[in-house]
Amino acid sequence: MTAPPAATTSADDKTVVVQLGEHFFDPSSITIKVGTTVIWRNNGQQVHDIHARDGSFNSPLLNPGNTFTFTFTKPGLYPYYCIPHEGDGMIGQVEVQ
Ligand SMILES: [Cu+2]
Repeated sequence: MTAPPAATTSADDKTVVVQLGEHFFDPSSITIKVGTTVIWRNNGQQVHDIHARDGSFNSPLLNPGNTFTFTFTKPGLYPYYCIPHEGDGMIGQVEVQ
C-alpha cells in the first residue's frame, strides 16, 4: 500500500492553477466542476489581485510569489478582474459546471 501523493498545486481533478503576470491571467478562462479549488499564483513582478464581478470572491493585493485560493461550490459563470490592471485587460472568468 502506497501513500497518496503529497498535495501539490499542479492541476488535477480538484485543483486548478491560474498564473498572474503583467497584465494577464493565464489561462484567462477556465471551466471546472463544482467543488474545484482554483489557486491563483502571482508569477509576475508587480502586485495583482482578484475580484469577482459579483463579489463572490476577493483577494488582497498579492505580492509576487503569493497565492489566493477559492473553492467554487455553485455552478455559474464568474467573471473577475485585477483592480490595478483591469484597464490593461487583466480580466478572466471561471465557468463552474
Ligand atoms: Cu494586475
